[in-house]
Amino acid sequence: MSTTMSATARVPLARRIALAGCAVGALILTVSMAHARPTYFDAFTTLYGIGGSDNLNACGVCHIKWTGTGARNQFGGAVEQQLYLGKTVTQSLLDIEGDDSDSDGFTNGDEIMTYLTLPGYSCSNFLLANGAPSDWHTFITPMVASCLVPHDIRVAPTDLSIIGEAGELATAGIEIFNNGSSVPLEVTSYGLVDGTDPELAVSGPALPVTIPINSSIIVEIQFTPAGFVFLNDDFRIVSDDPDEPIIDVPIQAFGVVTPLASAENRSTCFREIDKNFQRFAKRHSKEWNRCYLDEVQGVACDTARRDLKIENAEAKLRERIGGAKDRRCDGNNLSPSFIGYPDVCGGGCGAIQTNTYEGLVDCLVCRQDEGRDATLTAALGTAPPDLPANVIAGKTVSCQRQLLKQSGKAIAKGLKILGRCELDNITAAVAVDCATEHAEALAKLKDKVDGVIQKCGSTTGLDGCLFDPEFSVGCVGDSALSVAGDLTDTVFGLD
Ligand SMILES: [Ca+2]
Ligand SMILES: [Ca+2]
Ligand SMILES: [Ca+2]
Repeated sequence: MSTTMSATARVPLARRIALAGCAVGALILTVSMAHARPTYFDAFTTLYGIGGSDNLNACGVCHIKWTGTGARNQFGGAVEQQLYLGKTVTQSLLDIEGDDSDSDGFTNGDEIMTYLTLPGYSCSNFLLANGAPSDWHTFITPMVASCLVPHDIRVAPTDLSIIGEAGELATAGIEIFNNGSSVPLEVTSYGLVDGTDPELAVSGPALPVTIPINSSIIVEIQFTPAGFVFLNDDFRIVSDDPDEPIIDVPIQAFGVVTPLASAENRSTCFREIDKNFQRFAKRHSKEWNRCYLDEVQGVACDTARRDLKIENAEAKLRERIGGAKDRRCDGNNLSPSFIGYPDVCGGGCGAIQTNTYEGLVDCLVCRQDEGRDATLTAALGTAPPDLPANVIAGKTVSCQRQLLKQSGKAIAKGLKILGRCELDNITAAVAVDCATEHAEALAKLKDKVDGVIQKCGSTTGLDGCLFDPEFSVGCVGDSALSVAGDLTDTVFGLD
């Protein structure tokens, strides 16, 4: 076969007409995807004129994963073998057109150019495709309408490992599919074959259960290890599938015990985190409140000064927690997991990993930003990145100032009260619920915030939750307490 043949010459006539109709779209696609798509994929789609919603316009033509990367299927593997010989991608594709990589009786060339079926799968291995669209079973082998049999079960995963922390519940799902093309599947029973261990349990739909075509059910495996343990069991599914009436899914369950530093050492470290975070939080909220009080009066805030002060405060926090001046946490060889801190941050900061002190401080800073946003929204009506649309003057200014000031005070005092209580909890024989334990003191803080509005000379032009019909009278105080509670939970890793 000539290697100088142009790309368009290889495309069947019907395909060429279709291409002409979407040439503009194809051009835009090429420009925007040029960086995201590897050269292999470009070479393949260019050579065969594949694009748009074509079944073969997918990385899954070569890869097990439909979206690409990782292991290759039989066709992708055959291309790879050619590449090892030093050929270009295009030449590699051309040289295996006459082969039948998936052994379904049709050459790769015929599958790709004539039938638009997958050259890497036959009806005996098509279930290997991972993440394929739901109709992928219709373009596996030429002239086979579907590789699915009329009445069939499929289970994923086919084996299962669960790791659980001692004393905590770990769960994993097993999905049972009706993999048939025309008959409902009846599952008559499921459960653990050696179901005598109290640490493993199963939860799922009541039996018997009928699964319609194209549907599935999920059964949850629950593992609550008492301590360090390793369990083996089989999850057995009995159904009316004609050739697989019994399917066993092997289960391996590992119970682990994460070592924890002594209560005394943890308490010393958390005291340090708590103390330094409170300092940072105070400075941070003071600067932002001052800035927004300026803005709402139509005066541009000195953002450079604000940012510098906050940067300095943050640098001090980092120096003392995980940094050069850390003596109680990192400096005492206590990693975040060793003090019982969770692996990820809470609230809207869940993308932050907290298995290092750097990450832990990132988390505190991110949560403090969240607290600032909540406070400004409640007390003033606008939070970063927006600037206030309203303008206030005269007596309203002192009212706004008091609202912000008292909110800030309530948060700072709330952090103090709750922090002291959570510190005691670390070494106490029985931990208390700190919000309940100190409900009276916290209520006083809230009252002080909520009392501000009564004493206002004027509220003309004020914005914030008090003026939003969806909120109630005490909303600014509520917000302050909830910020204090959330931040305390973050400081002590209770999210
Ligand atoms: Ca084939
Ligand atoms: Ca095929
Ligand atoms: Ca079957």
